[in-house]
Amino acid sequence: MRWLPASVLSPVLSGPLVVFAVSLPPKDAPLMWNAKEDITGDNKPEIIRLVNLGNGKFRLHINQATVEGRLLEDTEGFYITDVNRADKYREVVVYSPGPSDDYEHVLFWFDGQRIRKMGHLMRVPKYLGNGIVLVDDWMGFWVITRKYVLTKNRTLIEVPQEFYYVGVTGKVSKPLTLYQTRQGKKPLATLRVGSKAEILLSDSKGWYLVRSENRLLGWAREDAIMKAMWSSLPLAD
Ligand SMILES: [Ca+2]
Ligand SMILES: [Ca+2]
Repeated sequence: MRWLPASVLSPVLSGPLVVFAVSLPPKDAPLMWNAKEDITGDNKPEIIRLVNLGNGKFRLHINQATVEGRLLEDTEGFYITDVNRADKYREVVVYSPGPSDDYEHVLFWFDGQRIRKMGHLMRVPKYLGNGIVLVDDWMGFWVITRKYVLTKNRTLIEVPQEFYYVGVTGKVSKPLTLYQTRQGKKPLATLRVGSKAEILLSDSKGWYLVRSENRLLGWAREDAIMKAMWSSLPLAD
């Protein structure tokens, strides 16, 4: 199953197949191996250099400091971003597309003496510039959006959501039973073939809240949804 970024999902949905095109990292942040830029806010540029050590390993130099790390596959360079425009630092992100569109991003900051790791993001991050990073990930037929925030000690931590928005509507091609609760014991309704169903949210543990054409809300498991609705869901190959 291939990853499909949210930003390109809606315009290219055509039946069950989704065309996949992506440019990463963001166009305003080109990939580099060397840079001379001020990332500490003192108007003196830092000398930044990335070395690919093979087997996914890399070494990042910023002035006299170095740090080593490992990705799933070799890095293709770093880019510079600004996680929070209200502080004086900018961040160096070591990037690899990964073996199957994993899009790894390892974030570092430099305090003037040492390079410190801030976080490791997979797939498609959106840097809002206010300390919040939204990360989109493809979940088979929908896009999950996770939120990360910059803490006081400058690491990125995830802010979990109880439920994740799905927002995918499809057609039922085999009867689909919805349950009253996520125990899956008491049926609520069985959606008839040919009717529309809107998958509203996921508990990220395999259960989805589904709205029937008749405005009933009930729970279904992912495998049941896939069986009953697969031909109308935006599946990737
Ligand atoms: Ca500087
Ligand atoms: Ca900043």
